[in-house]
Order: sequence, then structure tokens, then C-alpha cells
Amino acid sequence: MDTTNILIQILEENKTATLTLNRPAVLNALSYDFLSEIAAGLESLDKNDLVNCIILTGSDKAFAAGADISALVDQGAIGIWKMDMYSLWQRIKQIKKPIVAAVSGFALGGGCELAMSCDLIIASDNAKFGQPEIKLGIMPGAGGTQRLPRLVGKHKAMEMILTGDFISAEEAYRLGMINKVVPDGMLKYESENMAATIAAQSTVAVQMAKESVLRSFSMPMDEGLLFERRNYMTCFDTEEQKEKMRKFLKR
Ligand code: CO8
Repeated sequence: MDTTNILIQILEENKTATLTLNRPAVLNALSYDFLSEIAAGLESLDKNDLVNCIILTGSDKAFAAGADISALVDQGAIGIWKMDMYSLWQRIKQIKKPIVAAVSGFALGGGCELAMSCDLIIASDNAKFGQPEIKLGIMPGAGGTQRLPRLVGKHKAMEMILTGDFISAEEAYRLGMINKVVPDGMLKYESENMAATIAAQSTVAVQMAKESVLRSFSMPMDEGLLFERRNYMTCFDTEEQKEKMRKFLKR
């Protein structure tokens, strides 16, 4: 499937798909239409039985350099509200299959928030993460003030959000913001490897586990434990559970 600004490639043998952001003239800046395409592309892969895990990536120079500033500069609060980018972010948040962000170059503002909306992040050693909105007289608006502190802790999140300074992939790794830093040139291989490993597991168990982990960020512990228990039980209604456990016992 090729659309204007995204490219989708499915690797059937691995049950993975790569959605590539392809708006290079503006470093994948996230306009409303572009983010709509991304949400629709991810939803189409979420419904596709050939795919168990999705890779979201950009170009060598930029994963995404943030919201499209040219569409924001003359907006007022009501204009931003009417634009309703939030419904698009919500759609991305509701994708059931795991998404691996493969980040090269800039992941800034809304681009950093998009990477953080994914379930795992692998970055090439040239990647730079940042929330530079403060330098534009605004602040993060797509989860940056909520997701970043949970990943890197309050003080480092404050520093990134209040100074707008970028951090390197190495630092993002050290802070626990990302899963892996890989040499430039190995990003595709490493992210496909990670996605294929996940995609080879039971589809139901993977999606139940993703849902349960995400609930840990929005539920009190007792409710989260109950939610986990229900999803855990659901796994016992799958063929994979029977096969994998029997195979283990026969080995
Ligand atoms: N919006 C629009 N155009 C952009 C953006 C952007 N965010 N980023 C880069 N571009 C354009 C440039 O204007 C330039 O266009 P042109 O060639 O026509 O002049 C082209 O991309 C290449 O960029 P540069 O020439 O600037 O490339 P450099 O290598 O010199 O610099 C940088 C790269 C450092 C990434 C620089 O482009 C930059 O600072 N970009 C802006 C980063 C930024 O401030 N991001 C935050 C935006 S605000 C935001 O994200 C709010 C999020 C709210 C949530 C909801 C959103 C979806």
C-alpha cells in the first residue's frame, strides 16, 4: 500500500510490517493530514491478519521533527481545538498490536511524542530526542509531559521540556527512554529482528500483554492486577497456549 506520505511494506514470512513516514521536505513534520494517514495506516495493519507486529520509522535524517509549525503559527486556541489532532492521537493509542519505533535522526516535539506512543523504541546512534516546544512559546501537547517523566524521571523530563534541549540516543538509552541504540545502518535489521521475535509469539498473548502493560499507567494497582488476571485467563482459550505448553512438557 503506497499513499501520499506513508509507505507500507509487509514482510509476510516474519508477520511484520513497516510503516515509513515519508514527508522528507519538512523532516516528517506532523500536519493533520499526515497524522491522519499515519493513524489510518496503523489501523489497516492492526486489522491485517498477516501482521503481528508493526515497525514505525522515518528517514535517516528524521523520524519526525514535530508538529507542522506552518499549520500552527496563526492558530488560536479554538482553531487548535477544532483541528482536533487529539482524536488522531487517540486512534494511534488504541492500536492493539505492538509498535516498534525505529528512530533515526530527529524525534522532536510531536515526533518524540509519537515515538513514545509506541511500545518499544530502537534508535540509531545518530538519533536526537527532544521536546523543543518551549522554544516556540508553547509546551508539549500530545503526551510529552505525561509519558516523558514516566520514562526518564521528573527532573530529566523537566530539563528537556523546560530548556528544549535535545538528548542523544546514547543518553536516551542510559535514561531508560529507549530499548536499544544501534550503529547507523543497522537500524532496519535490528528493528525487524525485534519485531519478528515479537511477531512469532502468540498473537492473543502478545496483544493481551500489551494491553495489560499499558493499563499499568492509567489504573491503580489493584484494578490493574484484576485487569491483568482477566487477560491472563483469556490466553488459556488459545491453541497456542495448548501447543506451546504440551510441547514444553514433551521435550
Ligand atoms: N514544521 C514544519 N516544517 C519543518 C519542521 C516542523 N516541525 N521541522 C523542519 N521543517 C522544515 C524546515 O522549515 C525546512 O523547510 P525548508 O527547506 O522549506 O526551509 C525543512 O524542514 C528542513 O529543515 P531545516 O532546514 O531546519 O533542517 P536543519 O537540519 O537545519 O534543522 C531541525 C533540523 C533541528 C529539526 C529543525 O528543522 C527544527 O528545529 N525543526 C523544528 C523542531 C521543533 O521545534 N519541533 C516542535 C514543533 S511543535 C510540536 O511538535 C508541538 C506538538 C504538539 C502535539 C501535536 C502535534 C502533532
